[in-house]
Amino acid sequence: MGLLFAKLMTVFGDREHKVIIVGLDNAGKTTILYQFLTKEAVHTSPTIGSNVEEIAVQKTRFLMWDIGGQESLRASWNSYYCNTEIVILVVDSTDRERLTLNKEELHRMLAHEDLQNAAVLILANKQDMKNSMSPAEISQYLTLSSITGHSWHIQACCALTGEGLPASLEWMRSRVLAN
Ligand code: G3D
Ligand code: MG
Repeated sequence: MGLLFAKLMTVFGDREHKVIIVGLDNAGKTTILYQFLTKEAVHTSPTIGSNVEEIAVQKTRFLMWDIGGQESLRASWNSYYCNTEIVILVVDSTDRERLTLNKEELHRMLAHEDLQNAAVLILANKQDMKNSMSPAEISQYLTLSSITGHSWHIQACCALTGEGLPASLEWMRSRVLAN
């Protein structure tokens, strides 16, 4: 029975793992979602509500929710937290002015009881821009080293070319397989 079950699992794959993509407006969340999906840059417009897509990495399936980041929508992020295994926080690496806001949103989110078991991936997006901050700088501003209760990782990326995204998916896959 165990063997049969294992075989069926390899045919049908594992269950879906819920991922939410959060971040301030204009960070690149929707561009990243569609780059994961199509490996092409797509034209985006500000997300009202949410976009949801399934992405499979080998046999691991992720259900990814891209949630609007405008101030009026941030208050409703917590309605998406339940059963989330991975939170992707997308940061615009050129937006120095809103780093403090990013830091507050990140730590507020991680304190939420529905995210106690979630891992967090910080994407330092827009690395193609000349004035972008490095992941090390962003890590310091967001005080990532103070996160002890969650597994976390920061990855440099460019949503327009897809650079850094395969490595992100690999990390996500390793996290859900470790559970
Ligand atoms: P959001 O969903 O987080 O609000 P979007 O952000 O995905 O809608 O992207 C916002 C703008 O940033 C878009 O530009 C998009 O093309 C751009 N963008 C996203 N990722 C990158 C990146 O890695 N590098 C650069 N240079 N630009 C990026 P527009 O001009 O359409 O508003
Ligand atoms: Mg969007």
